[in-house]
Amino acid sequence: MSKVIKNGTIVTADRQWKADVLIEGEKIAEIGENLSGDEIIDASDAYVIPGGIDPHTHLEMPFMGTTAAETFESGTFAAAAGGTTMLVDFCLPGEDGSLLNAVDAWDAKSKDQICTDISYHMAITGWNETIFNEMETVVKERGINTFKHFMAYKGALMVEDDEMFASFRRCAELGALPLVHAENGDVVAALQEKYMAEGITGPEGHAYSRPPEVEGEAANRAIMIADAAGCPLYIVHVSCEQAHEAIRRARQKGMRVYGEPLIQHLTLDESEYFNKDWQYAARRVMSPPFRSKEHQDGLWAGLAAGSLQVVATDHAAFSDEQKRMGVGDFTKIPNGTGGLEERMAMLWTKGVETGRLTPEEFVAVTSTNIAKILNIYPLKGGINVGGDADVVVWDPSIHRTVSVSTQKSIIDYNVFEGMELKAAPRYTLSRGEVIWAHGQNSQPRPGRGKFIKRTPYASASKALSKWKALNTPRKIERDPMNIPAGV
Ligand code: DUC
Ligand code: ZN
Ligand code: ZN
Ligand code: ZN
Repeated sequence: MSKVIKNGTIVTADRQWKADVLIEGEKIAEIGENLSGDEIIDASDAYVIPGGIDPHTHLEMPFMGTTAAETFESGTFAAAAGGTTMLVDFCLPGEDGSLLNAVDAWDAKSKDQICTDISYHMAITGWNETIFNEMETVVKERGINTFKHFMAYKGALMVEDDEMFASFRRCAELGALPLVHAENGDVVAALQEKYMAEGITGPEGHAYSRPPEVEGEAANRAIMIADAAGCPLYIVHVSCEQAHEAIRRARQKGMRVYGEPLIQHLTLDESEYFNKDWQYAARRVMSPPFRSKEHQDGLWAGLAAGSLQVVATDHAAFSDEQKRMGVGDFTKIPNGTGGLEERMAMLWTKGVETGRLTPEEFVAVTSTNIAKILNIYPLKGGINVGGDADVVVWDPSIHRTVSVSTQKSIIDYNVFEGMELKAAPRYTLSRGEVIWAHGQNSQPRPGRGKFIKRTPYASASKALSKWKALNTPRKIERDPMNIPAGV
């Protein structure tokens, strides 16, 4: 059975044009005019775009004494309804510290549940010989070429600089890309103690204890450590100008440093933490916290200018009851907010509809750039003949208001509640299958999603060997007796 998406305007990261898309099985077979197929998918008055890729989620992740409540099933259903056909979840080692056991555990949780394709980033939360050895198997056999390092969450997930440096060097050897959560965990811990001692115990204390400086410092430090290790770097949830500035400077020097703002930081600001309703504010507690309008403007500018490359969600959703673990102590509020279902439409509404982004830039930052950075382009991330038919018929005439009563997420609230979204998927196709059709009560089959293996970065390691050579200290021959007078 072939399908043909007809009468739409294809938008890719670099152009728009009118053409039909023929799909055979799971793949895009042809792009052209007047194509025919067994089944017609109407894209009149709509755009035809690559399925969204969310590079940053935490589904069912044990964290801060509880477990993120969004499941792989509800999370990927929400993703599909929002036009996202692949997500990359963070795989976190358990008590035994084993990376390979963690991959097995994540596979067991996700396998029968996922409605869309997924991949993992592996978290490095400590450093020893077993981890060093397992990293190779993770890359070469398990198809995971990205490793995340937490510079915050002291006493739990945080790694020290020497551990991070060692892991970055290992990434360089393996052709893998290190990721960092950039916040200075020591300073955050000290500020948390200070504000709690001063009696600031509510969600506003969360924002006070994680100012932009702690993020900027950590971003700069991670960039310098990556430079010393000779590897590229990806900084997750860039929320402020201090971190953005560090990325801009590094890129100007020719370093491969990537920055990922979140849809939440682009659209919600710090005033949310000063809401009189504790529960309202606690729902919005995430790290880094929301920032001021000036920081938001900087992030939008970075997306247009190319100094920031992708938009993610960091979808880590906790119920109201879980958030209440932090009543009387903001440091115990589980950190995280949702956004999987709203990411694309929110970015369109606040970005494309306002003229801040072009439709091509929208496609780049929601899909294509991510696929390239993750090394899965052109299989994913484009409208490419031979690539997976992950395609969305994107309809700017469908407007809807975000409401907890209609969302696919199983969380009991939505941080975007009441906001109007000015676009939605008319159809979401994942590897050729329609998994979401607007207004038709679609229910994608759990377990139909696939784990997508990602191979190491050949090009990066080639550039690296040259860079390493440049960094090899020059040996200087000296005559020990030839000491100038007066030295
Ligand atoms: N930040 C969050 O808000 N939640 C999950 C992990 C993180 O770094
Ligand atoms: Zn993080
Ligand atoms: Zn995260
Ligand atoms: Zn409207």
